[in-house]
Amino acid sequence: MFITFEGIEGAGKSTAQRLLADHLQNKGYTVCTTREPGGCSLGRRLRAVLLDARTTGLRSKAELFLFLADRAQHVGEVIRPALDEGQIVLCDRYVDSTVAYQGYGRGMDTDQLVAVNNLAIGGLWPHLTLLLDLPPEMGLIRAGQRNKEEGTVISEGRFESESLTFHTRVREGYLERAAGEPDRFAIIDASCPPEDVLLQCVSAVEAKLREFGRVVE
Ligand code: T5A
Repeated sequence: MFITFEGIEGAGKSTAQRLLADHLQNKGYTVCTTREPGGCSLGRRLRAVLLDARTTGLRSKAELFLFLADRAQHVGEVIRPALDEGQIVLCDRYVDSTVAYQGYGRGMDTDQLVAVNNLAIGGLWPHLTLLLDLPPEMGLIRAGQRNKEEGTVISEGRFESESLTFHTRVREGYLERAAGEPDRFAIIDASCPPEDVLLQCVSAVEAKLREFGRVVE
């Protein structure tokens, strides 16, 4: 089963991914945790370019194709092989990030973005997308503090430095996509403590596992 985490900066995706992976592994599932950009070796090099605040003047189309290159390689090298082995794949960001950031954030045509993404992923859409939702003001504070603590304000700060209106558009884009695909998306209230975020994720994942006849009690 293929599960993705989505949401604005600092929503708590990486934290929820880690907690959910532990929970599922304790139940006996084999789990592959990965992320975009940077879930494969090519992707790690692309990530350094894409997230570094010193990467200036990058055209929106060039940015798009770098994310797509990362995704195409990542699907082929990591995600499909793990799914073929029957693992549960937990991926931090995927196609919906491109539609939300490059589409709603940068203003690119969202239908075109879905079409080029479909080419990159070869039709491999997630079974479930956990959308961690919270106000951008809150997410940006969390992400800013984390980057300061980890010393990544410059090396990973290019998107965090976008305006609040950009991040508000991204959030609205995510919510619109979730409204359009209610079977795939579960909206998680990410403003509460990590343990409560985990409980909401577990309930959405168990419902999906049940649908697939893969629930372990
Ligand atoms: N992007 C990406 C695009 O524009 N297009 C694309 O196609 C793709 C794939 C990736 C950037 O690239 C853009 C979007 C992004 O701007 P990234 O650094 O990989 O950047 O983004 P993430 O790793 O997803 O990091 P985020 O900044 O979004 O943060 P997370 O993972 O949502 O949050 P997390 O778990 O690191 O938590 C942040 C801080 O908050 C705390 C944590 O301890 C941490 O300090 N925290 C909580 N505090 C209180 N309550 C909770 N529930 C908390 N959960 C976490």
